[in-house]
Amino acid sequence: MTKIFRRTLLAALSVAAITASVPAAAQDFKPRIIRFGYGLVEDSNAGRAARFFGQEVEKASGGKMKVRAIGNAALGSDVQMQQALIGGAQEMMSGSTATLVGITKEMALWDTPFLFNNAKEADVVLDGPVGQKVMDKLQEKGLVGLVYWENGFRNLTNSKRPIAKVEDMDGVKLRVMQNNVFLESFKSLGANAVPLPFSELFSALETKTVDGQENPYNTILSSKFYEVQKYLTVTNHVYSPWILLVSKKWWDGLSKVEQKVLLDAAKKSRDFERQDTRAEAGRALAELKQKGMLINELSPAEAGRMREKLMAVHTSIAAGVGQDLWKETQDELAKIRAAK
Ligand code: TK8
Repeated sequence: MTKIFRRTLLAALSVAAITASVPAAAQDFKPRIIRFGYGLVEDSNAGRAARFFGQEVEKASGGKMKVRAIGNAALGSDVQMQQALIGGAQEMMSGSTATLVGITKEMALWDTPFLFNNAKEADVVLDGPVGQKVMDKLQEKGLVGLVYWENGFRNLTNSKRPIAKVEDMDGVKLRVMQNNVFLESFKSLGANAVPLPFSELFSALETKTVDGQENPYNTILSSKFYEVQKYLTVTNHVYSPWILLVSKKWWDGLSKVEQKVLLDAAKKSRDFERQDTRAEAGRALAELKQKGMLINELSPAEAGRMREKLMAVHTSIAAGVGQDLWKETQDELAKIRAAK
């Protein structure tokens, strides 16, 4: 073997070695721009998780898939974005499951007041067979659900008066998410419930079009509701998930490898988001107090009365989502509670 031949052979081998070290899946990626919308400001738990998701997708696709995370409902409210996904005009979003009830009635399960006693229960049920079943129902409507993020336990704020008992809700104009469960729940407490998209909420509070709203501490803080709301009542009346959605029209055109990249990154973003949200929620109440909000807790007796009124809507939720799904959820919760 001549020297020159040997060198050429080595060079050829090293090219082969490089080629082999590139993931075999490289040819499965096409350059893609993913418009990912969400409703909160960029400096929020939703914003941080959206950016984290984007980084994971870019990393795993060798930069072929790029996520443009766009907050502040700049791509539209939750409902508008869902329609854009269904039509194929937008690729991805994260938003409240509550606004999906009009599309998939089973989603109302997550609006059940006091369904979960703590975040651990929510994780187990949402990530388990019940959560998957509800998510899979979206497919026939043109949406693919990937994972649930934590929005969190919701609490009441308003600009009128401290809510110390159910009767204090009388006549309070309260913005609720756009579905019948929320409407019915707050009407049963005596509030004047008004459904509004989140994207219109701050200005509605500012102009006193509504007196109050309910959302997790994180959102009350990141959306600066403390600037237009004086009173915060700790109610933890329902646990809200967010859901990561993909346009099915667009999803069906992806390779299996691309789909897997999105799903894996979504799962990582879920773990990141829940941890981040819980850490922030732990300090948010003190921050809201510092910003000037007056915070009160209900006495155990009054909390019990409010709970009782809200529990009354369970019957109609069970009918709405179907008795089988309702029972399956209750059975799973009983199992989780018994395992302690
Ligand atoms: C943001 C909403 C928000 C939700 C609401 O787009 O509407 O109150 O809690 O997080 O999805």
